[in-house]
Amino acid sequence: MRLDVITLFPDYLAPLELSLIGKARREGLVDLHVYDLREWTHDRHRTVDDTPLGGGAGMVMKPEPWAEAFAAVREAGQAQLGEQAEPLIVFPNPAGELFAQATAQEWSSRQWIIFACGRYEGIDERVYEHLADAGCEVALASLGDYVLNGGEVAVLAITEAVVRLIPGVVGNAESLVEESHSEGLLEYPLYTRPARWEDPRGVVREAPAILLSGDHGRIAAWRREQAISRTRERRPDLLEPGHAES
Ligand code: 6GU
Repeated sequence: MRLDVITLFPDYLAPLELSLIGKARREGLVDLHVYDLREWTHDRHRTVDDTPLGGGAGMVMKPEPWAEAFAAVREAGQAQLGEQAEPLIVFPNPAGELFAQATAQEWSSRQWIIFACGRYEGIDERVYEHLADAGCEVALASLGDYVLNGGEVAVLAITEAVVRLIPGVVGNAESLVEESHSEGLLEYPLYTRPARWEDPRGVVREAPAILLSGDHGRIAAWRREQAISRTRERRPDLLEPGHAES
């Protein structure tokens, strides 16, 4: 998978070198390129923003550097992947559609994603119109109902969620099957040895006896009940009929 990130803060993406993603990169499963949007400015101050037309607080990202950046990155990607390759362009944006496990699953089979990190109040609307008119596939993705200063943290989160689903990245593929959100439920509670543990306050805490029974059918049924009751308590919204996974 080829991943391009266009940002004003390339250093913010340094964690992608580490851990799981770094391993996927070293093994050639992920090819990551990070670009500074200011490469596509032409004035002495490398200006990427201006005041909002119509007035209002804050600054708006100018359209020209973005249009040039997309053209250049698209060309670089097509030089590598072939002229017929087209990216999915993702704008992290609190006003976008909620990024969920189903989104991560879908995007994990993509050949090429370009992340465009906005800062300030947002990007000039005509950038989106231009990309849509040019036939590009565009997605606005939100991490949840709160506001961050820019898209960089969202790119870290989205990239980790997507890349770990690429076959071969997570060593044990089975560990992806039963985790939280894989079936629209939260994960059941986990226990390990010692089965009988005396906590620091002297309270003896036993793991549920059923987990020591060796009866895999009953264990699976117990875990499913636990997953459902935990979801009902913590995230009743996931159980509503309208919800994507239920
Ligand atoms: Cl994707 N971007 C920003 N700036 N804030 C957010 C977000 C994204 N998701 C939740 N809050």
